[in-house]
Amino acid sequence: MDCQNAMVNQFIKEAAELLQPERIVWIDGSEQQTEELRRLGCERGEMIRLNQEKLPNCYYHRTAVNDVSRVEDRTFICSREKKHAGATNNWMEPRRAYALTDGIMRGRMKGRTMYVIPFSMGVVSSPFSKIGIELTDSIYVVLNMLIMTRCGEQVIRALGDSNDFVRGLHALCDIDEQKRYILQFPEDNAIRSCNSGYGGNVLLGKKCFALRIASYQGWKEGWMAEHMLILGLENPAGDVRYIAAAFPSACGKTNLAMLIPPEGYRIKGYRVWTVGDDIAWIRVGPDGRFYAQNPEAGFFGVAPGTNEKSNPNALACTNEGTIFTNVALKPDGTVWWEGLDKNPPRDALDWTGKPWDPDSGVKGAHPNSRFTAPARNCPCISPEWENPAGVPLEAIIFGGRRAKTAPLVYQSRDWDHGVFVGSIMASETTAAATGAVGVPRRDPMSMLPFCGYDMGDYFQHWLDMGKMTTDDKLPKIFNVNWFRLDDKGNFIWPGFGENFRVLQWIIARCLGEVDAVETPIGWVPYPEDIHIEGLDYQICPNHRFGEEDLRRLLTIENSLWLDEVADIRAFYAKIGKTVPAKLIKELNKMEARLREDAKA
Ligand code: OXD
Ligand code: MN
Repeated sequence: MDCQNAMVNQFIKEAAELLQPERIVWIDGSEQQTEELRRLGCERGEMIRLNQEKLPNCYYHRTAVNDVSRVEDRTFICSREKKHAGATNNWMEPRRAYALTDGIMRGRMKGRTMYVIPFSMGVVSSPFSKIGIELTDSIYVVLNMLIMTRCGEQVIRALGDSNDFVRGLHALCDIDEQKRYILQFPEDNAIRSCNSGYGGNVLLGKKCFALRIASYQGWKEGWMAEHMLILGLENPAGDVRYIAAAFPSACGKTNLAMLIPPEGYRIKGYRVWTVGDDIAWIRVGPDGRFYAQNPEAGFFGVAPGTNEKSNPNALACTNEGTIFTNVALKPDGTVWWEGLDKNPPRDALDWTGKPWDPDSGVKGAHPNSRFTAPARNCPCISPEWENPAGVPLEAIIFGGRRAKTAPLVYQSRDWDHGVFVGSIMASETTAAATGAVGVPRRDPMSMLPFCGYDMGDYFQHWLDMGKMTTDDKLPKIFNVNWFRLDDKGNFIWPGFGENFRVLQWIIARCLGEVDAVETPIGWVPYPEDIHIEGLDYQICPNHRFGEEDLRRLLTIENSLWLDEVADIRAFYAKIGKTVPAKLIKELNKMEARLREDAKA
């Protein structure tokens, strides 16, 4: 490929001097080259070709057993000054970080090929988009990037002679955990990743660029990179309204992005369109509204638990052109994971490649096993998902997993209060995770592991974004909680497709169609405004969901919220002095309202 950009060529030259690959191959995005790489990946044992009749163009990959997830403790923000990384990020001084990884990576591509992947996050040439060049010695990475991003020649053409590109360098090395580093250099537009082959650590366009580097870029340039799904809700008149939503992991983000409305709504003509399932880049448009674009071109979804009932759309995405990682492999060249169906295969290999006995108690698929599927495969992909102008946002939703504290849904009082609501986002730990049940783990805007700069400055950026337009044009901000439990530990709300009923209330609020009840924490629905007709859900064997349960879901308990206030104060103190005074004021105001309310 003919690249005239001197900065790109210099980056490649320097990387080649360091890593000393035998050859350098440019990824052009052509089907012919992709096919050749698939063949080579299989020949080298990096990939396994799956049953092409049942799963056309699908492939299988196993990571090393010590390399199955993102590694937050080995992820660093390498800003020049520690204070710019802030208290919630690991920090490494950039010169030290370069020297350390120079040492680890030197000569590590000897005898190997270094692939040059020019990729665009966002539709090529859209005003939202940003370009990156990833250098890697992994065919698996190349094939994943070809699904997850727009890659190839058109990207180099779009870049022209600009220096505005992210320099991503990835080397597999020995997959040595002790030498594994995921380094972001926000001031240099650079990323380095070594000793891992797991998606979140090595598909540099995703978390490293589209969130950590891009959040920093957005701060400097006046836009936002958020860990959010984007969906469109269509009513029977064909009117589509867009929502972006942030949730910590294990809260059903991909399921919400691909939600199928309850039957009663479906037959009336309601539907949900998916724009993105993980990341939203948000800018103020020419009309002063907030517009969001999904910078990715595929879904890197968690496989276990995905099934015909929980998310048929996600399942359909994986029928073609998909890479499966760390799932169980069946002898007929198809795949299986826990929760796919109730028939675990008897003669499969588990995710480590060993013969698997489903009765052994050992899992066939790793709990973080994944599918990498093209977004265009999705039956409910929005016709607007590649609109270069993005989609206009009506609402922003924050959410978490709370057993008692948060109601099913509430609306913030205004933008600044909404930023406060995002900043106090939390999910409770389950017994399996930590041994302590019900401990809220704060994850502001679900960006804790993904913010490329100081969290307090990030909150201030959110407040500043609210001043970039008039109040009437700002998206309204909400908080949801699908996970409230009754005293016996049963989920009171059914979740999944039924969450549509809550989305409907949210849109009705945005359009000024329904009133709400003012509470110390924000606006809560009148129970009759959450439509539950046709909702058939057994909370437990002798208790069917009814109006009383809905009422219960919408209550808030002052004492729990006062405990919450104390916990938030401690969390803000951890972030430090950069927490905007406005947010502390919001916290104080909420506390005062709670105390007032308790007296009444
Ligand atoms: C993801 C994550 O993989 O947030 O999307 O961890
Ligand atoms: Mn994510």
